[in-house]
Amino acid sequence: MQPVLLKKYGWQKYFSNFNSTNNSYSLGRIVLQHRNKYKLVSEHGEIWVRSAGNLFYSNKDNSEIPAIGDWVLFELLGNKDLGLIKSIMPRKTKISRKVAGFTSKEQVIAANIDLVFIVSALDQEFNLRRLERYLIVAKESDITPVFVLNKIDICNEVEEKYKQLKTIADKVPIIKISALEKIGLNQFDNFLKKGKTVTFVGSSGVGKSTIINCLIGKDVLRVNTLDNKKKGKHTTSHKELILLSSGCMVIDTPGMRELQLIDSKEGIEKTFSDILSLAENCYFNDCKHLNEPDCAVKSAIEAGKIDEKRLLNYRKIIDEMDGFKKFKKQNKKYTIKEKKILNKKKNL
Ligand SMILES: Nc1nc2c(ncn2[C@@H]2O[C@H](COP(=O)(O)OP(=O)(O)O)[C@@H](O)[C@H]2O)c(=O)[nH]1
Ligand SMILES: [Mg+2]
Ligand SMILES: [Zn+2]
Repeated sequence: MQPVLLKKYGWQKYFSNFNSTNNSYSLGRIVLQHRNKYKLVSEHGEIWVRSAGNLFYSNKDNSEIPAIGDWVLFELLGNKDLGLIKSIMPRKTKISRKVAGFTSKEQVIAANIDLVFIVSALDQEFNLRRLERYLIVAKESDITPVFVLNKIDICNEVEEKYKQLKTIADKVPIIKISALEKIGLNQFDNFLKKGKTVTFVGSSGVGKSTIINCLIGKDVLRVNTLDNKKKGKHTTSHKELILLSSGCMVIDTPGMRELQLIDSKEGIEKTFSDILSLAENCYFNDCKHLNEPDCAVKSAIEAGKIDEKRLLNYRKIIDEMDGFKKFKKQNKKYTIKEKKILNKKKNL
């Protein structure tokens, strides 16, 4: 056992509760994830491992596939610098999304995260509704969120955008920076604590890799430049956990164009707590805040206290959740034909 190394990579008491009694397995954390090949930091130093077949091919939920940041138990093979992942230790937290399409399958993007920076660029892509979704993902798993408004160098209405974000942020901190011009980067210091693991989420192109390079102090990650795009280079092909000089770990994840939510009741309730507490004063207990009389939510919108678009997004997400549960129940993929029939029924 190399407790010092493991502790450096975030080993906490929490995981000890689940430590294996099987002494033939070793302990490690995934610090690099290729398609189905992983690099671990382990009791035996750095080691390349694959996942035991049953973790991949059993009929279990996708979430049982090892992900970057996971603590795993593995078996050393032959020449001692190769191994096989045998099991994943229960995750303290995770950032997940639903696999695209008519399925309830979950994809774990990163595991055992303490804090997540939700990054938005101050350009045409700035979108509060998308940020609400990322907030749900963080809150669903009790990961501390922090908003990052990047590219202040190209925006001349920074304060206006900041105010807009404030309306959905509740107590979540917001920092305003330019990764390119290196403005405001010291604000990260408050959040990058030794032994903690942080990650960045946000659409492709908002500047996540540029920010992480600034934090590392070197251009380790490839940035999504137009030049790279023209050459058809895929900018983030793998996921990596990097130890910063502060002792904090940072994980870079590929951009997520579309963020479909898994079952996220708690995250939704926490993210839209303003709407939910208003709803307690609606006349009908099951008020949908559409056209019901005495609707406290509608009144708040009319009074300018809540943006109607926020309510619409809330409703859209609730609908999505209903759909998700249906998929889960049926526990099978819809064929295109079934999808057409389903849509037809909806339009009747
Ligand atoms: N103007 C400006 N451009 C930035 C800033 N940060 C990143 N970029 C540019 O945005 C593009 C995408 O950056 P990248 O870090 O690859 O974004 P990612 O896809 O979120 O990882 C690159 O061309 C960066 O140079 C910034 O603060 N200001
Ligand atoms: Mg990137
Ligand atoms: Zn109502």
